[in-house]
Amino acid sequence: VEKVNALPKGFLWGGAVAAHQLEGGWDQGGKGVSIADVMTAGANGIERRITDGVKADEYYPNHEGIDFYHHYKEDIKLFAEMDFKAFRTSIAWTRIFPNGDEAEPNEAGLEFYDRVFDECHKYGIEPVITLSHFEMPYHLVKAYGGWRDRRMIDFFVKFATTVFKRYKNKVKYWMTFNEINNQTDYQREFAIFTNSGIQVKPGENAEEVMYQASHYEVVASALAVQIGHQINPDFQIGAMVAMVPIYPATSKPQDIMKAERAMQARYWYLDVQVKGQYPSWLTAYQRRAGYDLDITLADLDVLQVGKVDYIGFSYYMSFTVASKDNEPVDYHYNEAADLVANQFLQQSEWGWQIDPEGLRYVMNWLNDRYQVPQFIVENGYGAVDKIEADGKIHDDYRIDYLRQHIEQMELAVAIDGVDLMGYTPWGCIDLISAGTGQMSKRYGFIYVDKDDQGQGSLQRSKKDSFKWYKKVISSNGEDL
Ligand code: P53
Repeated sequence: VEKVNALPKGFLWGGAVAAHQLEGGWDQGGKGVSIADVMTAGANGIERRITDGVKADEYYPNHEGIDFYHHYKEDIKLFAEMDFKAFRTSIAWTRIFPNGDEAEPNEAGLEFYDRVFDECHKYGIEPVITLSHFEMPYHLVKAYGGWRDRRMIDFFVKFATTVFKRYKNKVKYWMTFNEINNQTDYQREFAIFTNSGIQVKPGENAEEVMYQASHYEVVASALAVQIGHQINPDFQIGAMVAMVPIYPATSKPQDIMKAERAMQARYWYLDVQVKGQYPSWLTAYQRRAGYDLDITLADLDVLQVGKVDYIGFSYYMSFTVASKDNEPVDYHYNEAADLVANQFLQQSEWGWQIDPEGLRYVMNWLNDRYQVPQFIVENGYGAVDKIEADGKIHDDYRIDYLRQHIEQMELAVAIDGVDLMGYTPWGCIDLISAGTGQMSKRYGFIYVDKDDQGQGSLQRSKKDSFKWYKKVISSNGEDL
C-alpha cells in the first residue's frame, strides 16, 4: 500500500511518565507516603516486595526516582527541545492529600504542579494528566483496606474535584485510573496492590475482592467525569487501559472462544467507562459465582451518566491464549495460568512479546466497539542501554521498536480511519520501572545516570533516539 499522510495537524506528540516513577521528593513539600513508597526494588523475574510501612533498612527506588521534583525545569526544557506538544504525567495524590482522608488539601503540593504545568505552557506543551497512577495514599490501605471500601469513592472524588478546580485553566486532558484493567491479573500481588491498594487476606476470594474494588473505581471514575465536565466543559476526560490483545493459539473453535472470553475479561472496564454499562456475560458470571457485590441501582445510574470522552491506552505487547482439553463451559480466564508463547513473535529481555501489528489490531478493535477518539498514552521498549567511551548511547533497538509501532499507528489512522488524538511513548526520560523497580529497564530518549542500587549523578544526557524522535515530531510522523 502506498504511504498516505495520516496524522492531523495538532496531533499530540510527546512522552509519558508517572509521578511516583520520576519525581522523588517522597517526603518533601508535605507529601504523604504512597503505595509506591513501600515497594522495594525487584529485578528481572523477581517481584518487588511490599513492606509493612517504610522500613529503615530497605531500599525504595521511588523515594528518589530521578529527582524530577528538583530537575523538572531542566527536563521539560529537554522535552521542548524534542518539540513535544504534550507531556503526560500524573498528580501524586499524596502531595495533595497526604493521607487521603483529610478535609483540606496541602497547598505546597498544589503549588508544585502549578509550577510544572506553567513550565510546560512556557513551551506550548499540553499537560496530559492521570489522576491515579499506582500511587494512592498508603494510609488509605492501612485504614480502609484500599478500594475494597466504598468510602474510597468519596476520597477520590474529593481529590479529583480539588485538582480539576485548581488546574481548570492549565490542564485540558485528563485520565482517571491508569491501566485500571491490570487487576484482571488479580492473582499477582503487584497488580491488585498498584491498582487498588489491596492486599488479599488469607481465605479471601481474590477475584471477588477485585470485582468489588473495580466497581468502586468505575463509579468514582464516572463521578469524576461528571464533575470535571461541570467545572470545565472543555475538559477531555479519558479512561486508561493496558491494551494487550489476546490472540487464540490456533483456529480451533475452543481457542477462539477462549480468546474472546479473555478479551472480554480484560476489557470490560471500557464497556462500563465508555458505554456506561456492565456487559451481560460479567453480570451473569458474578451472579453464578455467588459474589455478594455492593453494586447499587444508584451506582448503575452514575455509570450511565459519567461516560468518558476518549480511550487512553498503553500498548507494549500481545498475549496468546489456548483452551484446555477439559475447558469449563464458561471459559473462565485466568491470566496467571492460561497464557502461552506466540511462536511468531520475539520477546524483549523482560519477556514482553513485541508485536507492532498488534497495535493496529487493537486500534481497529477499539474503534469498532466504542467509536470514541483514542490516545496512545504509553508505548515503548524497556532495554539495557550501554554508554560508549565517548558518552554516546546508540539505542537503535529502541528506535526500531518505536518506528515499527508508529508505522502501524499511522496505518490505523490513514487506512482504517481511526480517530487518534496523540502518541506519548512511555518513559521519555529514564525512570524507575513500575513492574520491577529497576532503573536498568530503560525507555527514555534521555538517559539518567543512576543504577539499580540508587547510585549515580542523576545527570541527564541525550541518546541517539532523542534526535530521531525530534525529527519524527517535526515532520508530523512523515520522516521515520
Ligand atoms: P515497566 C504491565 C504490563 C503493561 C504495562 O512497565 C505495565 C505493567 C506494569 O508493570 O505498566 C505500565 O515499568 C504502566 C507504567 C509502567 C509501564 O507500563 O514495568 O502504566 O507505570 O512503567 C512500563 O517496564
